[in-house]
Amino acid sequence: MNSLKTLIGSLLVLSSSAALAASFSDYDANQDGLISKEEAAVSVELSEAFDKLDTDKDAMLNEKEFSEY
Ligand SMILES: [Ca+2]
Ligand SMILES: [Ca+2]
Repeated sequence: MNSLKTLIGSLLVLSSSAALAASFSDYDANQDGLISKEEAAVSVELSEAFDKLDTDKDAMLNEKEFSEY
């Protein structure tokens, strides 16, 4: 019974964190301080916004560019 409660608890945590807006570090999978197109691909919305957000056109989003998202 305890393990079932733990499982349900984990599912609730997962679903609630997915509902929150992801932050820069959530997208920056390799933690290099930049979001590549591959990293942005986890979000359809971010992928679509990528080219508009990438104001210096280096095909990466830095934290300043992402802050406009
Ligand atoms: Ca990265
Ligand atoms: Ca950029």
